[in-house]
Amino acid sequence: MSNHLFDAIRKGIRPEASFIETAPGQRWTYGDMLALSARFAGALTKLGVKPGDRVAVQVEKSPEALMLYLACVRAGAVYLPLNTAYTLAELDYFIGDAEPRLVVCAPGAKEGLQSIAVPKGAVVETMDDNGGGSLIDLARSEPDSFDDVSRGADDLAAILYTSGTTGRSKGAMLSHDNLLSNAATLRDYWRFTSDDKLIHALPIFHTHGLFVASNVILLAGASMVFLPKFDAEQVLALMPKATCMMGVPTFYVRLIQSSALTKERTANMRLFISGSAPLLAETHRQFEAMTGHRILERYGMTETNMNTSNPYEGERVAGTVGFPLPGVSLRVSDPEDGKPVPDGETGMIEVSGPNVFKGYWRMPEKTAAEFRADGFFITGDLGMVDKAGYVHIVGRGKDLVISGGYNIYPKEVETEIDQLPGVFESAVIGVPHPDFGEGVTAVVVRKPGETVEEKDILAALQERLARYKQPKRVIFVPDLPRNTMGKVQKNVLRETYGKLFEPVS
Ligand code: MCA
Ligand code: AMP
Repeated sequence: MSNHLFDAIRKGIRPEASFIETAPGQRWTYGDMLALSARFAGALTKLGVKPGDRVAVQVEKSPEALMLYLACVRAGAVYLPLNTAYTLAELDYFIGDAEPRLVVCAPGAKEGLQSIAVPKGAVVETMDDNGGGSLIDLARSEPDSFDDVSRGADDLAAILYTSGTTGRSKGAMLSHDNLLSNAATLRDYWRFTSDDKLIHALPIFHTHGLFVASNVILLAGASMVFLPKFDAEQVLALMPKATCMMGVPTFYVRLIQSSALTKERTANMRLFISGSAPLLAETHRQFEAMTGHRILERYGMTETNMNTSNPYEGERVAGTVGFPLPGVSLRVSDPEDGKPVPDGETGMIEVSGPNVFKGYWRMPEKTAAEFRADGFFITGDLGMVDKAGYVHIVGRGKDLVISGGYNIYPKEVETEIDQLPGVFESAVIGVPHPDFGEGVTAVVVRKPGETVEEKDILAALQERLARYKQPKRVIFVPDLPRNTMGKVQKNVLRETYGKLFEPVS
């Protein structure tokens, strides 16, 4: 039997080689990975998870949580990671839409999750970030070998919810080959080998930390230091023993504020990679001045995995996302009619290749609307290709805010705010933020005679929206600016409030 993704991971494994270390000094070898993922796969099977069933997971980051992802791959299940910041109101939608067979959550969240998941036909098990929980107990009595379920290249390995280009959160369906082909390309493009040790400080419920970081390490037989979250001083302390790091721009913004970031401190590091949001050219330059390293910026999406990357050798140009990866075709088209625009002109970025997802879960019309007839996926990002072939992202055609690498879909926040007492209407925008890149900002119009205040709105959103989606500021205005068609001019709002988060000097 063959399992497209896991067979590739298995190939070349040295069981005694280190796979994961934690800061307190615990260590999991590749042999441990094989045994533990087998035990979890056995437990999933006992719980009735069949090939193709979804397994929704909302747990804190831990080596065991990563083994659970691998167990799903081995058991032929579809892994569905969920941001730990999601509220029950948000989870209700994901679980209703994905209809998982099994939900795995933190022990403290079990009761709440049972109330929404059990009526929808799911079983709920728990896992904490310290090797405990009911799923771990079940796995303990399972054998440490497992007959991997046969899965082909096009079978689903994961569904990741994303705001996509329009509308409500949609489940991006990613196949075994979407994940494998992209990870193999990145391993080779970025020269990962078994000698590498990655500082892994990203969450593992999104493409960046889960697939880009973890799958690349697995395919290279390399190792990683697994940190529960990003802490600049801790990361700096680890650098002399590591070789590379992947991060969102906020990581780099925070690192350059530390006087401990020096050439000596980073002497053992061979590669710093940035993605998920635009890295300011200024951050790139400052990082180079302090360390001598040029950050390698790449560009991707949940739906497409990674599309472009600056070169490993050759010029890493600040403010660009480099070249289309081998096997990925990228073109820039007129957003209206889809006709290609000449190099140097701005248009909609479209991509195709083995990296591009299989469509949105149970949304054939939405899927069809995002693809051109010849199979290119319309990213919603505006860009241009310069004379040397470097891709520049110059804006977003989609109404999206990216804060610290997390995507926020303004419509979702506006819908929540518009329902609140005293609110007539709202517009949510992202404005430059020194730490998060963009800060979520709500511009609100009160109903006549109403006195609703910023604190009332923020308090009401606590239970409704994940913390990172909640506005950092709420501003009240008598009216929203509109064009002649009646559409809210968010560009005007972004300009008006562009300096909102600038430090007052
Ligand atoms: C935390 N907060 C945030 C964010 N993170 N608010 C806005 N945006 C955020 N990203 C809230 C916290 O709840 C807290 O609220 C306050 O802001 C300050 O928290 P702080 O301790 O400073 O935050 P942190 O815990 O240090 O987290 C910041 C972070 C983290 C390290 C940048 O957000 C992070 O790890 N981001 C990575 C996201 C990621 O992996 N994206 C990849 C998506 P309060 O104190 O008021 O309670 S995949 C993707 O985009 C594609 C495929 C791609 O190309 O990679
Ligand atoms: P997600 O929906 O979380 O997969 O986020 C994907 C979006 O993040 C892309 O469509 C881009 O808008 C943005 N993105 C990812 N990497 C970069 C980058 N290096 N520069 C600019 N934007 C980026």
